[in-house]
Amino acid sequence: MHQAVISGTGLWVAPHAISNQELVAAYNQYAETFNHTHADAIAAGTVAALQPSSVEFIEKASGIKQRYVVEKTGVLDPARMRPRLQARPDEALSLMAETGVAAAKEALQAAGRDAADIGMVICAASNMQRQYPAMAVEIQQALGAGGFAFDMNVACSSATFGIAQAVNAVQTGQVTAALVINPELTSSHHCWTDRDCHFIFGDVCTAVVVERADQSKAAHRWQVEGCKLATLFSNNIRNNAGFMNRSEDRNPDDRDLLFYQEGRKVFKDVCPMAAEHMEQHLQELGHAPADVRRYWLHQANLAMNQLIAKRLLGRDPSADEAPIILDEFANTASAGSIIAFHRHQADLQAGDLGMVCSFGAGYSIGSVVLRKV
Ligand code: CO8
Repeated sequence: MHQAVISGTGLWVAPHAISNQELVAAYNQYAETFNHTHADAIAAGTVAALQPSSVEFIEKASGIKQRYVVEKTGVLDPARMRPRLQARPDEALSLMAETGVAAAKEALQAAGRDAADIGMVICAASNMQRQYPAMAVEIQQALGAGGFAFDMNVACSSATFGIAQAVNAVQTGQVTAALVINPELTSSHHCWTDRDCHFIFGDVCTAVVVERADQSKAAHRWQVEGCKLATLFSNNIRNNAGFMNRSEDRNPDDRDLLFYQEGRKVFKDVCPMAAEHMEQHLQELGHAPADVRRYWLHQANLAMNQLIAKRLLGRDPSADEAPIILDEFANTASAGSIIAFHRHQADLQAGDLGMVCSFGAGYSIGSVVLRKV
């Protein structure tokens, strides 16, 4: 068995920021127009009036202050409330692949690798732009990477589950270097007209190079001590969009064809599950939670992260121990913990222990324990 390291990370940030103030103004305008248009039905009690959203609620309930998106005029247009995207011809690089290539190039540069050194490309994300050909194969070709490529989806845990597959492939000698890419273009499968969740998501893409430790030339290298994955079926986070919708004669605007959730239940179920999972993983590797210098946690909700870290450490974590990026990026599905890792790892010293952990739909939980080389 070979040792595997994470030797480079990359981040593509979507070009347009939307503040909570802008978002709430657009939503409230939408709600006012809806209530006006449906005034008779609302008065008759057959349609429920929409309540206004508020910046204060969003910041208190989630910790999110803004998000980045691929396109913002469509999202903020009360008559549209979704991004305005142009379909591209088959010959052009697709949008999702474009973001993947950008993040991957940065990760390759950090690792001191050329695309040709890569033997496996995994595109791991909550939603793919199309069914096939695989996004990963398009990215592989655009980069000039070798070997093989495939897509996988474990919702918010896609990145950690993808890293685990790359680590297995490197450890067993199937490949010497792999790229795991997480294009989370959430704005197109997010319901911007639902007050309960309209503030939650943002667009981003992350990338990670995993390679053989004895061949790595990177300045910052993290030895992978172990990966632990777990799933437990739940309907509390769901999106029913799929290739059978057409045959089911569904209305394409049905609410369940976009992200929906029981946020409170998710919070209550997932916090203890994630803390227990992480504690067990550390124990299996001979570590205690206090041995970990930094936790790079999934970024869905500030209180959730604080609660999980508190369960592990027995006290409130400092921003240095469990950095937060969701105030700037919002929830970016599987990319969140990787953004935290990308942004907050260069200052750690050789020998420091770190842990990446994601949790979300499925339910799914994935953790990766890393030691700075
Ligand atoms: N403005 C003002 N008031 C509001 C708003 C709003 N925008 N929204 C709700 N309220 C009101 C409610 O009506 C309710 O009022 P009342 O008490 O009178 O009934 C009150 O505020 C409280 O509402 P909630 O109970 O819903 O609020 P919470 O405190 O639970 O906060 C959260 C809601 C922030 C959603 C919280 O529950 C949470 O973060 N939960 C965790 C969810 C989570 O982690 N989910 C993971 C999803 S990500 C994932 O797995 C990947 C999926 C794939 C990606 C999809 C990309 C699109």
